Amino acid sequence: MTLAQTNLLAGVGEDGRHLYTCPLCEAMCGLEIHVDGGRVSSIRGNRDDTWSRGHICPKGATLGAVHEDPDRIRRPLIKVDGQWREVSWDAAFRRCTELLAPVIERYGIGAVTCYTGNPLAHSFSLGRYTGVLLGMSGIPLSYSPGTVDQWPKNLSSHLMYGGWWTFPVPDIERTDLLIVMGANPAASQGSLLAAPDVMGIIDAIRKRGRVIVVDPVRTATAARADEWLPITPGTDAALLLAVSHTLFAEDLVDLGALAPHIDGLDRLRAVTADWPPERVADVTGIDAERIRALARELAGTQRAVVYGRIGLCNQEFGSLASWLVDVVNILTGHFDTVGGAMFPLAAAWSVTVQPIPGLEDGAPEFGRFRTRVRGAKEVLGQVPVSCLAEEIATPGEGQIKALITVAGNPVLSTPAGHLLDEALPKLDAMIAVDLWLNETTRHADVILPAPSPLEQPHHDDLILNFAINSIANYSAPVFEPEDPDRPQEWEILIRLTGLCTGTPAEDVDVAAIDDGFFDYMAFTQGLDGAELRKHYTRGGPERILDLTLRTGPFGDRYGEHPDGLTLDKLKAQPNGVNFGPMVPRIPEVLGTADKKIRLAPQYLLDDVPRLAARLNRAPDELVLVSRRHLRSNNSWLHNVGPLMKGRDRCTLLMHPDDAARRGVATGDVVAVASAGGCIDVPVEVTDAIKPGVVSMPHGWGHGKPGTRLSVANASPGVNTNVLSPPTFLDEPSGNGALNGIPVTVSPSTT
Ligand SMILES: Nc1nc2c(c(=O)[nH]1)N[C@H]1C(S)=C(S)[C@@H](COP(=O)(O)OP(=O)(O)OC[C@H]3O[C@@H](n4cnc5c(=O)[nH]c(N)nc54)[C@H](O)[C@@H]3O)O[C@H]1N2
Ligand SMILES: Nc1nc2c(c(=O)[nH]1)N[C@H]1C(S)=C(S)[C@@H](COP(=O)(O)OP(=O)(O)OC[C@H]3O[C@@H](n4cnc5c(=O)[nH]c(N)nc54)[C@H](O)[C@@H]3O)O[C@H]1N2
Ligand code: SF4
Ligand SMILES: [Mo]
Repeated sequence: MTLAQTNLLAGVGEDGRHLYTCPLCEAMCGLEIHVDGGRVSSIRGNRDDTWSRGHICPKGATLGAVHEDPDRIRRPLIKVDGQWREVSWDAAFRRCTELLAPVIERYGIGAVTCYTGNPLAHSFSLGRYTGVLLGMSGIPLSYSPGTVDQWPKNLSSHLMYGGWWTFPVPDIERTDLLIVMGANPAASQGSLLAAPDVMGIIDAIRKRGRVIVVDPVRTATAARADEWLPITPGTDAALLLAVSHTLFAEDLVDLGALAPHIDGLDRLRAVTADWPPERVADVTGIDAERIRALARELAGTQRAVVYGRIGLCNQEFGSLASWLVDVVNILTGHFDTVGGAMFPLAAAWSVTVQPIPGLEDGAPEFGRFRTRVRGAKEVLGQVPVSCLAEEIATPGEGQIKALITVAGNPVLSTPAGHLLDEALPKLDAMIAVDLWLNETTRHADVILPAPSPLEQPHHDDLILNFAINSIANYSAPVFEPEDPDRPQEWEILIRLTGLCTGTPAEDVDVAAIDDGFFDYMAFTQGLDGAELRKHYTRGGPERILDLTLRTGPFGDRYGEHPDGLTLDKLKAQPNGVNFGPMVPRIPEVLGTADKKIRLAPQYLLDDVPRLAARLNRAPDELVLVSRRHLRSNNSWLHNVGPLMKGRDRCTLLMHPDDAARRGVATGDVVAVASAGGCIDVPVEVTDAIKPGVVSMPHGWGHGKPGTRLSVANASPGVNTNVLSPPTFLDEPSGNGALNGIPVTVSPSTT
């Protein structure tokens, strides 16, 4: 784009053409948004975007509908005698103080916790400032969907590379053989793998090589692949141990240039010796010969990579599976090399990549504390999110009395969310920062509304660490805030942080805390924050972004590299800048004390006997797995009319043989029962699923009284997480096992 074209862009709040990066998922699509008469008239992919080149999905196209949703909360709400009342921001913050201060005074800050949800990872403001709330409020233990998502990956990366967010990402643009395990990018658009038009890239791999999908479901991704290997849920670690066994047994291990940086090869060889393919064929459902061939194929292809995602994390052996994906990539020489798994180089660094205090050198000292009720052990500072309900509901010393939720809907999204639904009314105080009055926020005493995405600037943060190119792209807001008094979310978080440390929320010196945070961020780069602050007239996330860009790998380091990147320079490039594909980063990227990769961490080896015991378990009658849909986003976006068109998506997929055995057909309502509970759901019979497995989407179960979601409530679906037993976990990480849940299915009697 030329400068003249840039000038054709409309300013904030003006009619005309805006360029804006979609904040909804990891694909980070550059959008072209037309505003006419103050309303979004069209949204399409921006072909000139240096990253996404015009890609868009149906969700991005509805950001205008999200903005205009009449149900969206626009003014703060406080609950008075059970009724919601709209109030000023000042009054809302005063109410937060009235509610929270007495709890802290009476029970201490240990009685306060927060739940910070998934959208914060994509938010300009929250992504950069959640660390303030979690790090400076004094709240000792917080909860997040991290422990129903990527905790096993955080754990294996912490143990292997000495960095809990140091994730290897498959270099899909340049690989010739891609093995996808437990991911469905056709729906999710990539996860811990940020790629523009991920399915287009996968189609291109097929043209030059091969794509294999290992999944109990023949997903849209599997249907587009060269081969679908239907696997028994929860057995991927066994499969990968057998692949590793074959690599050793057939002398196919080739570490390449990585050899001097690897520690633990012999230990790994000894462990895999007991795992020949024949031992795992029955339990995985994959032929021993096919497993051997897989190992040979990987070893024999110069550019090949295994990619594992949520189906490998959210399962009983999530840590072993997450670790072994990396092991196989390393053993076959497809690690830190072009076309293999590589470590992205983020143009702007993220505070999340800082080591966890007390665990800096990768020492596997977990269980530093245990939860009060269940005795669950801490891992990397968190405990299973399913503990939250019991910590609120169980009286006694240390009981949780106050909860702050930020961008989360745990009543639908977390295991046994129905128990949380019952527990939340027991709180003395609940404050929610959200956009809707939904299944979780209906229990709050105060709701502090977030701005709509189009009212905020955007530049990703954490997600850049998963991106296959090093990119930067700043978007100005499309609209001015509808409410001129409205604080941005980072200010809300700072006020709540101050409140937790004893200052009334309305009196918190936002600028002082913001300066302190900036100084800390600068300090981590060996710079003097007070000095640097002289460069700026304003604080907030733009100042943090400028710091992280300028001290990042392509930055100007405040004048040291005059040609380097600054936020101002980036703002002059509305199509973003793209510094190209991933580059080798070992050993520089390693945070281990000896700068080596720990190939066989003892903490993980200790879990192998649990997997061995699994081999002898009698097969379950049926097991339940989860699925996503392109037009959903976990539990939200169900209130966006255009995304809800088409047939009911909240169905139970079941193989024809299993359906016939139970006398049920498509459309019949069945009762699904697990150790956690029972739900009624319509069945959808399909051969696109392995016999013995059934699949449900999560994030449904709307229609609760007191919610304001007119579209979602008209097609509520049911909450599959009623079936997720809170104690069904991946033990080393404490991550919820939301896949592979034993269930029974019978025709519904209600
Ligand atoms: N059975 C099953 N359950 C699962 C999963 C599964 O695969 N199977 N997946 C799990 C995973 S991976 C995740 S990440 C979790 C997700 O769980 P959560 O992180 O709790 O996410 P959501 O349920 O989507 O709720 C997001 C909330 O954020 C609000 N929101 C959206 N944008 C913003 C914003 O900019 N600011 C603020 N303040 N609020 C915003 C929405 O209104 C909504 O209330 O679900 C988990 N649950
Ligand atoms: N449209 C849309 N996009 C999203 C989201 C969304 O809700 N909707 N959510 C976002 C979030 S929070 C996340 S974390 C990512 C997740 O992104 P992905 O990891 O791609 O998640 P899914 O699409 O749920 O695909 C998981 C697959 O794992 C399979 N699976 C289940 N159990 C097993 C098992 O034991 N072994 C194997 N091999 N496979 C198994 C399931 O059948 C499913 O096909 O998506 C993100 N993107
Ligand atoms: S794939 Fe869809 S939701 Fe994801 S960034 Fe692109 S437009 Fe947004
Ligand atoms: Mo997630």
